[in-house]
Amino acid sequence: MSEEKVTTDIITLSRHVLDEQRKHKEASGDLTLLLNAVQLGCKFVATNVRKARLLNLVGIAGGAVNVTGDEQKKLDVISNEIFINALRSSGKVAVMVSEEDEKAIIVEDEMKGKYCVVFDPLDGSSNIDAGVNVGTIFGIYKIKDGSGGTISDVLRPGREMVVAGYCMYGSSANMIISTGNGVNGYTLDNAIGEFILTHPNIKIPKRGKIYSVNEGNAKYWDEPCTEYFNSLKFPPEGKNPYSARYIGSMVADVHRTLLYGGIFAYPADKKSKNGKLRVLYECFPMAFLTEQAGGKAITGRERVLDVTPQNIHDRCPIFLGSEDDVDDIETIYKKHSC
Ligand code: P6P
Repeated sequence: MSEEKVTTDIITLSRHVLDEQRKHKEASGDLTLLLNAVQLGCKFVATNVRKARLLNLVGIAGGAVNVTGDEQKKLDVISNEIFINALRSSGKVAVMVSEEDEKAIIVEDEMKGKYCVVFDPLDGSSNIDAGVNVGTIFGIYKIKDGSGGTISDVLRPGREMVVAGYCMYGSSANMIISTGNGVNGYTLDNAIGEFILTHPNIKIPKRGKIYSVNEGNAKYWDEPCTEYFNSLKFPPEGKNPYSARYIGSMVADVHRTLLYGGIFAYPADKKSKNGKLRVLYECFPMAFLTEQAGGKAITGRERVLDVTPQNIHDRCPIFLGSEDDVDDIETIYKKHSC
């Protein structure tokens, strides 16, 4: 019987980020320590999502009363709390924006660092009870030179982010992250509690065969959007239609798009003039990752990463995925705007 080969030169996320940091002489290691706090949050959430499924005690409805009679908090609330506490105690963060908090969190001076973290602690949480993959999405800005850390440090175009990533909670926990030099994927090894490099240098196919959009909104789409998706469903003779895949959990839909190619979209429509997804902690991180993987992300009229949010919970339309597929949409929007 051949002996199973034991890997003893493990590339963990922490080691990989440190290696990356060493390439930048001025690196202080602050980003590495900050990402360790992000990892702690993701490990905590991964465990509790699994528990929630196993015990079905928490669920999204929350409010359940546990065995000691305490009000059981919703999973997204406790996920939010773990990230806020982990980020604050890292001493590397000045400003936090969470999908769960109406206002930005400005860290007290004695704990303030030089980074701003925008995050959705548990995106797609309404799907948990159905066992659908959910995830944490995050983006990181460095505070502007001379800034003491205020909300103006996060009301900036997404192209100024220094890190973007998500952690998808499914059969395993997969962290997909970019520090601006490509995209790498890591899988959580529960036995040693480390994210291990499993998907180095992710590159999205130049063109795909899958489209991912909520067709239930088709009645409200604008003309370019309708024309585009019809072109995928009813192609000219000799061309095959695209396949439709829509999970309704952004992390899961974007993860599949990054690996298989094609298009994911949450367009603006007559009901929602800016679409549904939030600029800072959904669209920007996913657009950053998509571009770093060789794809594109547009609102229909401009590059997503060039958008400047006016408020921390602003929304924007998004079409992201394979370069050639996004170019097709852009061409149709340009044709209609002439
Ligand atoms: P719809 C989940 O609630 C979410 O914020 C994203 O994860 C997902 O892509 C989108 O909303 C799904 O929205 O309107 O299609 O159910």
